[in-house]
Amino acid sequence: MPEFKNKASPDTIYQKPQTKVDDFSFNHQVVDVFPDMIERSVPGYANIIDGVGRLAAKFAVPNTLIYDLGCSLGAVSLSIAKHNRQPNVQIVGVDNSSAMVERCQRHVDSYNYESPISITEADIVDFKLDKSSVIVMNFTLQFIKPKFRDALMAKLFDALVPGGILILSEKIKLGHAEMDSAIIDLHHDFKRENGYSNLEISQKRTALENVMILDEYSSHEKRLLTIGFEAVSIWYQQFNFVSFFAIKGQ
Ligand code: GEK
Repeated sequence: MPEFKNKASPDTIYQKPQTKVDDFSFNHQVVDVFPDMIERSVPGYANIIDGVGRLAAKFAVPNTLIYDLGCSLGAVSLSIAKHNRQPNVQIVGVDNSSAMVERCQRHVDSYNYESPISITEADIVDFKLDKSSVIVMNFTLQFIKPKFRDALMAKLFDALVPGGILILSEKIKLGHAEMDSAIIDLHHDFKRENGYSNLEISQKRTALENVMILDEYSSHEKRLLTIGFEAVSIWYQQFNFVSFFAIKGQ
């Protein structure tokens, strides 16, 4: 299970009807319920967190950094720290929500893994990266404005050492109306089974409409190969939630 000590409060943000649903933002209200929100909303979340840690451990190289970009409360950073067996690997979590960063730092400090984890408040679009062996963006790229995505991915490629990997998890569009509609229904069933009402599902959808812009998997793959990654592969998928990784050639 993801490393969330002190089980968070239940997510009730969209339970009551709202006259105007504001754009979703990672503010204090969201931070308070975040572990509950993400576990009940993202199919396979716990498996992905664990798998990312295990995958990172296979590619971690001594004297490099491992980045967790859009780290929220540090679930990926903690999973990487738990699985890492290489010496002198420093994990760096980055998030531009001050509410998240404040809570995340306290949260990761309450663990005692050998690899140090530092948390930084910054916008990853203009954040400078140092030499790294693994970079993870777990459900973060979908919140970056599409016009910045190519340059951001190229910057991550440049920061990786040869043989390094980029792990991306994203909610995707399938690119076919009927298939998309079917898979979205399955996701909504998943949310209902996790206790969300139709009103909560539809208000959250409205809140995310302008904020979370999805690409098709083929666009992600094409972008990464065009930038220079040697190969890209999916390692986990449930419904329209996919985790994939790209390797930089030696
Ligand atoms: C997890 N990875 O638990 N710069 C930095 N951070 C950003 C930016 C940006 N430009 N835009 C959004 N974020 C986490 C889950 S959540 C996904 C990631 C979700 C941050 C934002 O503040 C939030 O914390 C995170 O990206 C996305 O595995 O809630 O669906």
